[in-house]
Amino acid sequence: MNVPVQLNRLTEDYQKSDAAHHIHAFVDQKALNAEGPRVMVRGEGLYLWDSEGKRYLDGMSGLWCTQLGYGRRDLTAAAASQMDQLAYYNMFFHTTHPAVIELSELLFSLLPGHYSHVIYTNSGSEANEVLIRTVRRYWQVVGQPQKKIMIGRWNGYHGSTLAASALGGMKFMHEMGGLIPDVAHIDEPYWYVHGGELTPAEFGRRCALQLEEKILELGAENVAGFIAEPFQGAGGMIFPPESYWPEIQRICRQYDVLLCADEVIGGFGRTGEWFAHQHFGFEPDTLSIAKGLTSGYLPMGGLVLSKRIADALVEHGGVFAHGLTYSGHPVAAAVALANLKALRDEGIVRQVKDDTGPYLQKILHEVFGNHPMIGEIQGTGLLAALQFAEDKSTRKRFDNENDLAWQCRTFGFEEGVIIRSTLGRMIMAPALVATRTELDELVEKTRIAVDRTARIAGKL
Ligand code: PXG
Repeated sequence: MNVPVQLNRLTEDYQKSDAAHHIHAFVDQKALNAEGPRVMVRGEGLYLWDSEGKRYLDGMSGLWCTQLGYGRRDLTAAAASQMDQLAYYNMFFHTTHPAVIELSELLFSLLPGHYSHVIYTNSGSEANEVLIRTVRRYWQVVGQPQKKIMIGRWNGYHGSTLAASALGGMKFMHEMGGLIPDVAHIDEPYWYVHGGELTPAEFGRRCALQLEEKILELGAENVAGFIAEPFQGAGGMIFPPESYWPEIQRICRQYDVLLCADEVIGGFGRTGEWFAHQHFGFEPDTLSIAKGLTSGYLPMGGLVLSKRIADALVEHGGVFAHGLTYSGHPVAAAVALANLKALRDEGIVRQVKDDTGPYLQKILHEVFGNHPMIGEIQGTGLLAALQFAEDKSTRKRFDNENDLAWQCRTFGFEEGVIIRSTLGRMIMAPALVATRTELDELVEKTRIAVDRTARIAGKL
């Protein structure tokens, strides 16, 4: 299937024009302009090709989103057919359309039974913006309008718009004008870095108890909800210790604080369960979704509500003054529907749980279990992080771990594999359709990149 793309422009020409007009995400634009971005031109399955014809195995599913991989003709056909039939209509004038109705039916057939309604958005950031307003509106409707404060976590990520970045705990984003009132944060449950002498179980409980302390400090009567990713994604693919989520759930229930799971990365099969909270065994009141909902083929997100919240809003709330031009966009909905059908009918989520997920975790442990550079391997399903360590016995990290991880990522690109770096962790989250052979290639190329990094760090 290696069909070359006919390009009528040179890479340098694209780069020059890009530099002239485009501000990229999370980058020093001047430095990027000097370097010139890679120009990606084609995708098929797990593979991408750049404008120079170089092929990459995409170990990150784009940005954790292409569950079905690239080039799925059933998704493009669903989009084309919906565009021909009804390219756009909205949810404002007492109207709806079949694509969004059928998508919701399928979505709730995949979700646990205590969820009943969804508000569609175009992205994960928007889902979390909508979350804040919906949660506050819920508390108004049930007669506790003073419950407004949202608690998030340091190093959590909930998006890049104003309120979503405030909910998140990326301090460097807050410093760039990203704060709003009535938001508080507690520490992240990252045992490898912050656990000190505590066992993971003790540390997990300690982190969870911070939520109780914060609620008591702010007054439970003022706290609307706690938002967290079931595992931190952008923050470094960090799994909390097993003691964490049961304790968080107990605290939220005890103080009547809504438990809001950000499933933007964890949702749609990534862990081998349909949703990551099912893997970790807790029951959130709301779910923020996006990314894998459409396999990234079109932008779409949403906020899923439990029956308790939806009943209050629908039965007692009257008008909820909220709406987006593109909520439930018919073409995005048609693609999401085709995507979820494929994930279900081709048994892909089950395959991640029973076969490819355990296989990836097994080969990672075989290859990196005794690696001199890797202090911890975390993961489940098609999701994994490798933690760099200078001294594995004391969990001491390299002073320049960020540079090393970035270097490792660059070596990966040279070797033809895309993996992601965050601080001292290398992350992989390949498409859920990955075969064992592709996972072998992912891990082997990652090993070469890590070994090259280990040589620079004096570990090999
Ligand atoms: N919540 C979570 C948990 C996310 O990971 C968002 C919300 C925001 O979604 P949108 O669709 O507005 O981008 C995200 C996004 C990375 C990376 O490098 C991760 C995300 C976005 C960009 C980069 O890991 N996640």
